[in-house]
Amino acid sequence: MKSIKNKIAGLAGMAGLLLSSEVIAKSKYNLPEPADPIVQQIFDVHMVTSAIATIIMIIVTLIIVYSLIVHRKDKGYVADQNFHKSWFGRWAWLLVPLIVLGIDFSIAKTAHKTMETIYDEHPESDMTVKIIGSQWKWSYEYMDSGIKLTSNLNRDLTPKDEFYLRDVDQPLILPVNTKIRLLHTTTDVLHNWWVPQIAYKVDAIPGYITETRTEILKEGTYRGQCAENCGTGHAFMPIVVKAVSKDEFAKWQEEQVAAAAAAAAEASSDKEWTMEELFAKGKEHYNKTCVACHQANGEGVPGVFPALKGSAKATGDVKVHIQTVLNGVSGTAMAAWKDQLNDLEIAAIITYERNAWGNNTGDVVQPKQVAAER
Ligand code: HEC
Ligand SMILES: [Cu+2]
Repeated sequence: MKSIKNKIAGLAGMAGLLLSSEVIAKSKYNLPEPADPIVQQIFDVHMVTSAIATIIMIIVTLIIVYSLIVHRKDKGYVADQNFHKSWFGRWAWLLVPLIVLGIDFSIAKTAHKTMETIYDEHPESDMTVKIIGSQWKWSYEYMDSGIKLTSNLNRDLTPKDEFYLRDVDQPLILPVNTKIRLLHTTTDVLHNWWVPQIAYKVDAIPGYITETRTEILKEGTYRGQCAENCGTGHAFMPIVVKAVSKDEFAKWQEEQVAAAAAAAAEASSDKEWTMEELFAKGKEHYNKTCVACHQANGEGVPGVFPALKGSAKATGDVKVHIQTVLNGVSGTAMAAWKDQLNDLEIAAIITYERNAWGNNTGDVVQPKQVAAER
């Protein structure tokens, strides 16, 4: 009898040691390592809760095993017929829930502090990034510098490596040790920008702006994905955040602002573009922006996304084609691109569509033709 009790005590002690050790916190089976103060708090609540749950599980399992062994019928054990009349029998129904409630409250105390931090209505911030989800890509707007980025699934990952379907063509670049406000919204359905190591998550809701924040403590690459089932391409909107030093970020920001100014100047210039120039540019943009639905071979996905190869619109009246791309087709997945692409980009894409995949119309569409249709 005594030896079993000793063994149980020994086992419980060992479990306690294991739980308190760093081993579990760093295990690859645990949540990813936090790199933001609020995420760290959430992680700590998770660790406390898991530890308590594990200890309770061990105690209950031990009681069951003990009862199975010691209270066996073949040992002649007879159930206590007067248990409910004993002191413990009378009060257990009150004491046990009290203990459970006590444990719940002790968790709730830390959890509540974390919730208060998350729902702080006036958090400090040094910069703001607006994150826009759409089927199926992410757009980022740096509210302070005006930089806009579009981040698509990187589709040419060959051979399939560890980041297959988790890589993007353009990561979100953020500085470390900076308080960043993240605004979330979407152009179509619910999405959810989820990068567990650096930020807690809230839904992005069409017509609303929701808010989270981050303060990345360590340089590096952080990965995530959309966490709202947003349609057939839901699995194809991964997120990559590259956290760089403040200096590196300032330099990058300067370059981006200059590049955006140059691109805007180029798009609004009166230059007559040649077929070769537009075709090459168009191919590049098409493969970034349109390929997810209409496919690289222009054949679309039968029954879902129409083929542009041989399509009446992509080979017919140029004006109708331009209008379709500018304004989209309402009520379908075909978005309006007028706010996302400039005249030159749209002119190039349309020139490409009208001459690729055997659509040999020979049409060259200039940026000013697009401007005229806006
Ligand atoms: C999210 C999926 C999606 C993306 C991305 C997309 N399209 Fe579409 N596109 C559609 C759908 C769906 C239709 C069919 C709309 C309809 O029912 O008329 C369509 C129709 C079209 C048509 C008319 C084809 C026809 O024969 O009716 C053109 C042209 C077109 N898209 C061009 C583009 C261009 C250019 C881009 C990139 C800038 C693009 N699309 C990106 C989904 C998409
Ligand atoms: Cu999504």
